[in-house]
Amino acid sequence: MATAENPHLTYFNGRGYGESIRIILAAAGLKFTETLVTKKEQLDKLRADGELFFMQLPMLKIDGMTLVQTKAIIRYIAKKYGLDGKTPEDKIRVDILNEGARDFVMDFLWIGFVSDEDKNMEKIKTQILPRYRPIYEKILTESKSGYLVGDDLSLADLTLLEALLSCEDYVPGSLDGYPKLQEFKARVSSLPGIKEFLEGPQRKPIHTQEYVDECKRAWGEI
Ligand SMILES: N[C@@H](CCC(=O)N[C@@H](CS)C(=O)NCC(=O)O)C(=O)O
Repeated sequence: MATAENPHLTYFNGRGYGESIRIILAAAGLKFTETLVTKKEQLDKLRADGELFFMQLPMLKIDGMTLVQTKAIIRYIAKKYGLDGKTPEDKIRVDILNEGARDFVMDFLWIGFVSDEDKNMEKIKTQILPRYRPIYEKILTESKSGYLVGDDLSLADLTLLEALLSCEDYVPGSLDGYPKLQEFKARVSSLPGIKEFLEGPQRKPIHTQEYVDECKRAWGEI
């Protein structure tokens, strides 16, 4: 149940789109509860009950609202908890660097789900990594605070963290030669709230075939 203190996330039992919501909730210091959808009947019921506006997950119950659309959800939390930048200039920069980091992480989120897995991994290695690693390495090299924007942690940092964790998990060694990215990943991973989350039971493992099949069965694809 969602309470004022405890938002409630409904998503599948894996990282996917839900993980960015879990990470920002953790960074905001919000303890959250979860419903993990592992069966088609659960998803069918959520849809039949009218809970899912676009028939998709994730869904977050927070502050008396039922929210869908991942990016809208993480922006709401960012705004409410001061993770969206201080000045208008910082806010747009957080927005831009967050969107860039989402483009960075997106193909990782579909690992295991795409029909041509080799092609997806090839795209990650030949297009995604070469494009995004140097950009964020440069920004961090120029940053005085160690954060992407201004002096404080923001949504852009959290999405970058998610991307960097995916790099390490799915393409080991892919951050070699990027010292700022490595340092950033280690430092942001150990911030209060984030550290507990990453080391705790709500952090989901990399996508396994079992997880992918579970989702596909819930979607009625297999
Ligand atoms: N734009 C939505 C997309 C959500 C989405 O694609 N959810 C997938 C799971 S990751 C889903 O529910 N798929 C089932 C379906 O589309 O029927 C968001 O960002 O939240």
